[in-house]
Amino acid sequence: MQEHYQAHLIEAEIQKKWSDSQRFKAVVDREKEKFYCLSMFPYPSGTPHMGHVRNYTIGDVISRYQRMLGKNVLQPMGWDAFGLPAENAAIAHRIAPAKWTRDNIAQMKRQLQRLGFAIDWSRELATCDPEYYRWEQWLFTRLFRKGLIYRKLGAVNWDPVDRTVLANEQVIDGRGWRSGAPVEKREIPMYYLRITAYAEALLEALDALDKWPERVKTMQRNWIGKSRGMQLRFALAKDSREGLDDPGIQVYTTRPDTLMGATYLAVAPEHPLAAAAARDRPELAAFIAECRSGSVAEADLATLEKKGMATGRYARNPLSGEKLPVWVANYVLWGYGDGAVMAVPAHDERDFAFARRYRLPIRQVIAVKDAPRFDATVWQDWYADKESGVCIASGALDGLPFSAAFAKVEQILGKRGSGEAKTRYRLRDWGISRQRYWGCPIPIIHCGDCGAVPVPDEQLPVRLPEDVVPERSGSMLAELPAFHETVCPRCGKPARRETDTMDTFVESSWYQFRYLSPRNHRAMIDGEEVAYWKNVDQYVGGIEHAILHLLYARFFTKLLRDEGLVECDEPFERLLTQGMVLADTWYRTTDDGQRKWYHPDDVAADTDDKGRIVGGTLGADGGAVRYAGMEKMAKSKNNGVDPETLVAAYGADTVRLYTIFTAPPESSLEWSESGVEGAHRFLRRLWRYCYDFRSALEAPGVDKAQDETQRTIRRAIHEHLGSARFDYERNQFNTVVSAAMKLLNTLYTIEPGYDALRREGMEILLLLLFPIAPHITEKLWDSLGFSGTIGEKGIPEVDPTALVQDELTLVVQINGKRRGEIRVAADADRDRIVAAATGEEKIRRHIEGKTLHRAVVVAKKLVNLVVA
Ligand code: ANZ
Ligand code: ZN
Repeated sequence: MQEHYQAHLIEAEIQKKWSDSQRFKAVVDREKEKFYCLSMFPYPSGTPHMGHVRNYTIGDVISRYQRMLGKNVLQPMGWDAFGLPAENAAIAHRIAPAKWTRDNIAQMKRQLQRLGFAIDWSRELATCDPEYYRWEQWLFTRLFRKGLIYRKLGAVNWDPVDRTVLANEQVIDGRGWRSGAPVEKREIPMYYLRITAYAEALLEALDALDKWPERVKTMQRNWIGKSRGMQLRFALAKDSREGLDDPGIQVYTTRPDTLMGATYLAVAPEHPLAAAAARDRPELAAFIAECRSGSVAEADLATLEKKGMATGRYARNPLSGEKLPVWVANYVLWGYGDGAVMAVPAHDERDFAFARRYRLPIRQVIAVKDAPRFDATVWQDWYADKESGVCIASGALDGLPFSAAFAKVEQILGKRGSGEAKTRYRLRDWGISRQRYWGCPIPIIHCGDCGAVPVPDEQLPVRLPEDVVPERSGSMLAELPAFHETVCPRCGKPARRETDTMDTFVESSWYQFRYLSPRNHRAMIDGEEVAYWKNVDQYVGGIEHAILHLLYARFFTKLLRDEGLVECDEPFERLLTQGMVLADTWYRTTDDGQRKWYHPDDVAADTDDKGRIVGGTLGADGGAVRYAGMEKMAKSKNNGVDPETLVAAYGADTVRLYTIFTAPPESSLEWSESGVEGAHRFLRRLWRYCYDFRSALEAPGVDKAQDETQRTIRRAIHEHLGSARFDYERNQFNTVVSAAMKLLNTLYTIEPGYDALRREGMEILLLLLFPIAPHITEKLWDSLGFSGTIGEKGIPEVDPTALVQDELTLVVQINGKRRGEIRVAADADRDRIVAAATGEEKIRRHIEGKTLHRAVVVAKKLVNLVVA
């Protein structure tokens, strides 16, 4: 055995051993319970960042732990390989996106492998491989025939810089999430996945996901946004119907109880009524055109300055017959509901703001008991309170609370045919067309006679030409006749291939099932493999995917189920969302007012007497830099730590141990170099212990007779084991490491002559640490001659007899003040405890000559003597 811990030698040796023996290859074994552990696959940007390291270390700890529990564990890895950065790199460096991506994959794979993850690399896949996307196209054609994918013209967010359509969630504050350019609105034909057909199923199934964080489920619920309301019909006044087929306006409202408070109607700029009214009103036409630029994302609409214009048309309140003006307003969404709202300024905050701006009437129709006075000049939150309000100034509805008023309106308007109850979802169909090159081609052929024809199975995959270097952003396929010139599969006439590609979220919606049979040429998902592995038992990934990726993956699982390809309803049984990795940020403000960021390594921090950072000095010039707090590690803040450098400096086990120990998996991790050193010191100390006691550990003699010290130490060892196991089960790995550290301290207290105890303790410690620091523990295991292969052995059980306490230490208080301690038998009764306390030398001095009034015994903790 080497005297010193040499991480690099050990790690290379152990990793070779793993790969030579194909240790992590997962094979169907019906005798064994399966465990499918999956971490979100990375985009192959070229270099892993600390977020990846954290994500995959957590997944690896879980995988290895489950293996130790005797389960047949599958942990695969792959590459989310399509997407914009490859195109941008292609333009910047004149390199084909395919080559750029594959080079990055090779490099990133090497770096990840250096961390020693227990991955079955034989199942590796990349979504840009034709063998992968072929099946996506295959599924597309089926969903298209079923009508679950359809084509329609849609208003989309157009990013003028990236020249692509953005999903709503890719628009941040009205700007493209990657380019930062203000987005415009455009109408183009697009393919949509009918996720709305599954809205209720996706919502309902959330309740059964009891191993998902509540927070994530809430986000999904809100995104699906189910509401119960009424569909109302406002008839247009006789003189307001010109140029319209429909003499009424449909609106959807969740607050029919406020109907008598409606003071105007508002329609979206795209609404037919807006167009009809604009015909003889140029200023209205100009306003509508203005609304068309700008984002369609809801988040932006919420913060948008509310603008509108009257149409000069009127409609009648279906309940009262009152004549209400119809406005065009930019805050009404065309894609949502009917693109029209009944505006109730007194009880809806957006309508309130709008009414104030355009001096429209604000009429209170809901009163809340004990609420402050209604004041039409300032919005107060209680105005929107639907639970505790009752109707006022509403005729037949007066005095009714929400649900009774709802029922009444439903009853009256139902009879008149002008309203009915309706459930709606905010969720909208998923537009999957992208005008991009580096993506999965949409398998459709457009024929002048036959229309949109799905590509037949035998012509799949529709291969993306890979040897091309895009010269500018946007859809290149449209400029490649060799790609898009084809013949119609139905009639044989010349036809044009679709040149849009799919949203990359499509690839990541079903990869969890392709891992089960990544090389299967006959089927998308192998029946036998999926019958065994089923769905993912544990999924690990970032909270930033809490809504879309997880919702889409859940949606695809239901699509695949309905295609008969899988049996499960949900893809991920248990979900862990790991926290972010943060680091200090330092900057100087440049002359042009920009912030220039300095890497924490180049700055010496100045702290105050409480250890808080107050400022810093830049090593390079000795000048001051300002502190901007801990932020997510990012290139833009120049505060990233390169995992490869770290591994080179300390070894993989240190990096793994550090990321696990520093914070619970779901909390953010505040980076500190000294923390890494601390983790490394612990591993060196572990090694040193094994080296120093190697002969005792390798060939333990027979221990001396059991005595009190021996029992105390053994109890401590098993207590640490118990708490570590408990924490493993609840994915609280940082405290597993604390327990291991305490355990090592305990082992240091063992005196010579107790070899068997030492060996038992070391065996437990190595096994507990193995999932977290697998190389050093396996090496020590082998060197010290423990039997079998570590990690294939079970995790040790707590020995209940070791936990029995024969004696306890109790604190003795006099009138609530601590005065001493006593040792008593663990099963001593009250009288014996009080007798022991009053008999104790130090205590006796304090109570001499006084009267004992009362004694309070708190089991296993203390005894308080009340004296006077
Ligand atoms: C009258 C009303 C009074 C409303 C009130 C709210 C409060 P959810 O829960 O999101 O479904 N709405 C309907 N269609 C809209 C559209 N296309 N663009 C913008 N807003 C629209 O919300 C439904 C509510 O959102 C509806 O109820 C409607 O405003 C508005 F005190 O009608 B409400
Ligand atoms: Zn045809």
